[in-house]
Amino acid sequence: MRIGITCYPTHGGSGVVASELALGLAERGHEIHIVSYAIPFRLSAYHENVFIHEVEVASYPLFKYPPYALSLATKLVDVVLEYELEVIHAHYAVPHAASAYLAKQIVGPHRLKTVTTLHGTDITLVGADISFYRVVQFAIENSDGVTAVSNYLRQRTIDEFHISREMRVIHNFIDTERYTPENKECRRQHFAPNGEKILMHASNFRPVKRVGDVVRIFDRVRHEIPSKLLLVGEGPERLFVQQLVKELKLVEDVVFLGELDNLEEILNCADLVVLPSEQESFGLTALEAHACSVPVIAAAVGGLPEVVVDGETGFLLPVGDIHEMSKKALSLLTDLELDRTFRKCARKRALEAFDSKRIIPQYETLYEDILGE
Ligand code: GMT
Repeated sequence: MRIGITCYPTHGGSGVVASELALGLAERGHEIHIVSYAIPFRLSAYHENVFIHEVEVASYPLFKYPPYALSLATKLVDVVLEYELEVIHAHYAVPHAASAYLAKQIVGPHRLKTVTTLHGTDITLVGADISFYRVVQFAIENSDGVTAVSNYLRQRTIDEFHISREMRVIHNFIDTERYTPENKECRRQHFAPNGEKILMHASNFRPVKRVGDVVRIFDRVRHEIPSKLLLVGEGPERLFVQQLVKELKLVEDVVFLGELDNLEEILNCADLVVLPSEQESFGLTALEAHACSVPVIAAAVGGLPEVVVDGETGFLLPVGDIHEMSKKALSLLTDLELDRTFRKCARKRALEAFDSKRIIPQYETLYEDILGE
């Protein structure tokens, strides 16, 4: 098939999923065209069957807010016509689903199908904002196929947007050959030269991630056992988190690594990943951790219980309960037998439920179904 994928190119989860899907589909012989305002970071190298098209947004003194959604729709039309694309797959509803809908109307509804994958904040935060609500609702209703990355998100979409159309749940997936505990690039010695335990957190440092909780949990853990905290990512809360690290006198033991492309190498150093988010439609980081055999302490919210099995691959606790989260973290970090069992279960969970080889064909089936309609 010839498929266009439009997504955010940044380090957010939806861009990662869209890029990995592009690579997986290209490996299966499909021709993939990525349309975005920059090259998604996982696609910067050359990949057979993957073509990148950057959207340019014209500036003009009248434009206080340059109309990206229109430039994207225009680019989608150009690419659809030039490469005879059959499907446009929009990742993250705002504004991609609306731009894809517009492109479809322009080229003629009979010659293009659209799929929208809902990722999380496009429904729970941004999309539900009154300034986007009706367009997001319309775009969901009028996509040829709609998927949500968890059962939770599907239900949330039904509740928030009163959607009655079919929406498939296609969970996020992981390349279990790349994300593997056997990765030899581990830099454990570098981060924990005296055999300290290593806790890790990766996110876009938005308030919804509660990175402050990660630091407070680490503070409690470090009072009990020698440990280090690796923080991966960038975002609006970074300065606040740095300040908190200073206030709690943790500077020596907390490393800010910034945005990283090769999370699997760092995950292989970690004993535990902490994800205490306020909201999480899926929690890709938890899956990445599990694929590398790393247990996760997370908040019992959104789609996280569909990824982390409480008491088997990690622990799920109420949002903000840093006391219990630190206690559970300590139990895993100090009980070797428990840790070994959880590590094994975590990898098994990633392999059995979320391996890209099992999930990507579900997207292929969806494309075939809507093209056959
Ligand atoms: O808010 C983010 O973390 C970014 C956002 C995105 O779309 O880039 O992530 C959402 O999509 C990810 C991939 O499907 C999910 O793993 C995240 O759970 C989800 N984030 C939230 O729901 C807060």
